[in-house]
Amino acid sequence: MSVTYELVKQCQKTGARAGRLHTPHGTFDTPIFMPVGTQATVKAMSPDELKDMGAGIILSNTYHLYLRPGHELVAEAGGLHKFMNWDRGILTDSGGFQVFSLGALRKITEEGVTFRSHIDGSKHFLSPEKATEVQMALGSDIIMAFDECVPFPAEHDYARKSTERTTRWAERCKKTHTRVDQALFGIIQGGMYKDLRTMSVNDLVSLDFPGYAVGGLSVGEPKTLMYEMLEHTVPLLPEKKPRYLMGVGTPDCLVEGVMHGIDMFDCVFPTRVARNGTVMTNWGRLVVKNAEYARDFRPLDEKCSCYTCRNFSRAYIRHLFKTDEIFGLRLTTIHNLHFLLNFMREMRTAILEDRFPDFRQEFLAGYNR
Ligand code: PRF
Ligand code: ZN
Repeated sequence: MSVTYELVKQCQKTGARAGRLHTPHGTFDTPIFMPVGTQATVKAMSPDELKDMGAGIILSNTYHLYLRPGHELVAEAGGLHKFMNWDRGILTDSGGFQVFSLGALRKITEEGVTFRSHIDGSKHFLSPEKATEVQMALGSDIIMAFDECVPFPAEHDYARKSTERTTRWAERCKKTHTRVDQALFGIIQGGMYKDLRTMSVNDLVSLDFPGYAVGGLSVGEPKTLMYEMLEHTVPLLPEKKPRYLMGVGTPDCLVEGVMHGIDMFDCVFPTRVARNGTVMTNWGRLVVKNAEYARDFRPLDEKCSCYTCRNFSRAYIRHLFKTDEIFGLRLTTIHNLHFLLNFMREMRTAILEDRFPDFRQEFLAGYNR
């Protein structure tokens, strides 16, 4: 098996677990956060900078790379790892979620999805077979099944039909997938309906994927509802396989996801808000562009050991944002990714040391949501 999960330790009081993910590009400790590199680059970061922060796997997108520069070009370059000079893990999302986000620009049938490019309006077709072939050409370590993310809110009848189709699509992805050095993960859907979540897990687990993602959450529903769905869904998944919660990455959701037994996360949040001048800390968000930091010569976070916090002040970074200097967004991106990767390491250590519930309590008590 190309990607395997090793369960190292399970929290006795919650679902939290510490593990290891073995891939053809290295072994990575879980729970893990995967920085997002949609266009074969984690915006503003070099691969060496990512490695220095301890990033293990990054996420990239089938939809974007298929449109530009094209998966054939990436294959010609020797695959995505070589093309972007990243020798650690890569997971690619299947394109389903990105295509469905196009709204009026797409049409779904049993066969697949016809859509218009957000770049030039040209017409394209993605199907389970095509999305799998593109991801095989990219050569990522983990590829995702082509799914439909059930929108929120959705009627039970729509959610059921969509979820059943996602299962049929997952089966077609599995039939198409032939690369033995790559793992294909299934994606659980089911909207906000527990019976449909159960159905989705049962059907996908009987197809026997090497890992499972929980999709269709963090799509606009209240956080309490997302936690309720996780509480219901995650325990139904096989203990020996990795579990990935797609598109979740704020600190409070990460700690709750880990508590419910999730091993892998990705989100554009830390990198996107960084470029907007917002940084993450243990006590909540800090908008460094704000006037109150004009003469604040302290680091972004006094407890942080990242390159940015070791060398620069809030006042300086604010100045860079005010003058539209690109170094500013590099500095905030470095801090946010360092913060989140470190947060995951702290959670893992807490699980290993039998103090995850206390860690969670203390974190949530001090964190301003
Ligand atoms: N499916 C896929 N990618 C995703 C999601 C999903 O449901 C989500 C939902 N939060 C984020 N990214 N394929
Ligand atoms: Zn920092």
